[in-house]
Amino acid sequence: MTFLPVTPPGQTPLRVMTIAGSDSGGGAGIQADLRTFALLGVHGLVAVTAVTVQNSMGVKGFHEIPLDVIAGQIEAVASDIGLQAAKTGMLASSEILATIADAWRNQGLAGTVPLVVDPVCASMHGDPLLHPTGLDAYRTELFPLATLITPNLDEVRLLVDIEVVDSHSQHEAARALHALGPQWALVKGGHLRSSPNSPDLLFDGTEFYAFDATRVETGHDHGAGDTLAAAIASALAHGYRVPDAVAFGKRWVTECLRAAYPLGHGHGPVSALFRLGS
Ligand code: PXL
Repeated sequence: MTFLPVTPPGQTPLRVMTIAGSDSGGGAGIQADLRTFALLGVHGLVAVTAVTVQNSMGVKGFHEIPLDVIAGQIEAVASDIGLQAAKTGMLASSEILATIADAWRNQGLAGTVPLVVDPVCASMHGDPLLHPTGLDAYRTELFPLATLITPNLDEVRLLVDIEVVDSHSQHEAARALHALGPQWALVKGGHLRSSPNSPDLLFDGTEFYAFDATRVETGHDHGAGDTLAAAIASALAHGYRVPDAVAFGKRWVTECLRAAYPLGHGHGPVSALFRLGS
C-alpha cells in the first residue's frame, strides 16, 4: 500500500492529537494511536482521559483523569504546538465529554481542525469504558462538533437503537447517525457476521460511499477501531477528503489486522509494526 507523505528529518511534521484512554497492555487506546501516528510519520499529541488497568484478558478497572487536567492538556498543546487533526477514543463519562467539547470550542478548533470521534463504549471483552449517561453526551455535545464519527455495530445499537444486520439497516443507521450532527458518519461493518467481508458505509447527508475489504480472520484484533480512527485523522491532517481518508484508514487497519500477533493469555493487538518491514 502507499502511505502518507513523509516530512524530511529536522522539519516539523504535521501534528495529530489523540484524546483517549491509556491501555496498560499497550494494544489499544493512546498506545495504539501513537503507534499509528509514528508509523504514518505524523507527530502525536495526547490528552489522556482515563488510565485503564488491563491486560490481554480484559479491563480490570480504570481511573478518570480530573476534568481540569483533561482540558489543560488540550489547551496547552493547542495554544503552543498547534494541530491539524484530532481523534477521540475512550472518554469514560458525560462530564469528560462535555469538558472536551468546551475545550475544543474555547481553543477555536471547532470548524477549523478535523475531529474524528470514535464513540468507544466497551472493550472487545464487553467491559464498559463509558458511563451510560455518556451516550447522550455523545449525541448532543460531541457529534455536532465532529467531522466524522466511526461507531462499530454495538455502538450503533446503543446510539440510535438500530440493529444492523444487512445493507438496508446499515443505510438506515448511517442516516440516523448523520442526523445527530456530524458532517460524516461511518458505520463500520467489521462485526457484520452475515457478510464474509467487512463492509463500511460512509454518509455525508447526501451521498453514500461503500468501502469493502475481505475480513481478516484473526482472534487478535484489539485496538482495531482506535487504529482505524487514528489513521483517518492522520490522513485528514494531510488534507485528504473524508472519503479518501477513510479509504486510506481502511487499507491501513487491514494491513495491521494481517500483522496482528498473540500477546499474553487472551487477545492480542493489531500491529502497525508491519510498517517497519522484516
Ligand atoms: O478499542 C477500544 C479501546 C479504547 N481505549 C482504551 C481501551 C479500549 C479497548 O479495550 O482499553 C483505553
